[in-house]
Amino acid sequence: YPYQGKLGTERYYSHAEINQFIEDLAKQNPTRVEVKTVGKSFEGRWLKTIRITNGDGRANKNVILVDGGFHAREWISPAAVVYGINELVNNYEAHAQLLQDYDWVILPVVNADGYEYTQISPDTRMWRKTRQPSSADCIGIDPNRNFDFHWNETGASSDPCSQTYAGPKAFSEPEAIVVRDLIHSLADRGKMYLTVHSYGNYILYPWGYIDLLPDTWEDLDEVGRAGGDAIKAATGTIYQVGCSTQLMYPAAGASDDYAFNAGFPISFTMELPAGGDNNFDPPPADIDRLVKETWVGIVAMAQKVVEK
Ligand code: ING
Ligand code: ZN
Repeated sequence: YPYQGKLGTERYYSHAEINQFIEDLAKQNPTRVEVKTVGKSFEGRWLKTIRITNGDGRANKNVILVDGGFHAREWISPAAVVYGINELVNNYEAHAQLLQDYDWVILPVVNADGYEYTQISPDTRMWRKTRQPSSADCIGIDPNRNFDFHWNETGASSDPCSQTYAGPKAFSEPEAIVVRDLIHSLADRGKMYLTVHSYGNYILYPWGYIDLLPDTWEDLDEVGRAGGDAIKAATGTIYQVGCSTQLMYPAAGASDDYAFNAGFPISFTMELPAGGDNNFDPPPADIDRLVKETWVGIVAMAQKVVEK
């Protein structure tokens, strides 16, 4: 498929197409959009963020940081994030309130190598991890177990062949380092961190490393429920909102705990709905519905944050 200068919702896109798309948005909207190359994947792909503002030129606004594509096979994640980018840039009048005092910084595909690998053939479609060799026999580290906050303490594996291998050390993965550096560079202004995964219909908040609620869990719960309620009202889809350890499973070294600990007062892992035969594969005909529904939730959460 040749890239047409815009991205719709009729199919899934490659990492290169998504990079091209955000570069084009920056060229077309120089006062409101800035693309920055923030690092390189293990195999040498450029990781780029898009910063979206309302163009009023005010510096040092609050920030909402969003990423997608941590796990290679979770294709609906980059699709949803790209949809949100398009909304914030091309439908910005409708989102004036969300851009008034907030800039959005978005990294659409964290694990670019893995994402590309899943697109090569049906045999590689279910890849999850990065593509850095992890032992003589196995490849890949789970980027969402690679962060240096209670790293590898629970819900992660020291076996290089495991799907949840935490890595030989924390931040062994250049892709995780990129997210770490984004988090730290924005933490003083960061009001919400949102990392988009699939699947399971969850809006998860810390802690993931221990079965314990943060002191401010009520704020997290209130914002998360705003997202879940908005989605339910829009489409009927039910999301469960709660602490990751309690709703899913304990997992240390994930990015949401890291961002929360680094200073983002609101931090979520959003698990989008399953689809297709293997749950990670919503058919192209479902993309449009799913990404629009997801955006309703993200907008509601952002609105709640902005109002607070
Ligand atoms: N799920 C997340 C994972 O990395 C998660 C769930 C996130 C658990 C954060 C705990 C903390 O396993 C998927 N689908 O990747
Ligand atoms: Zn995931």
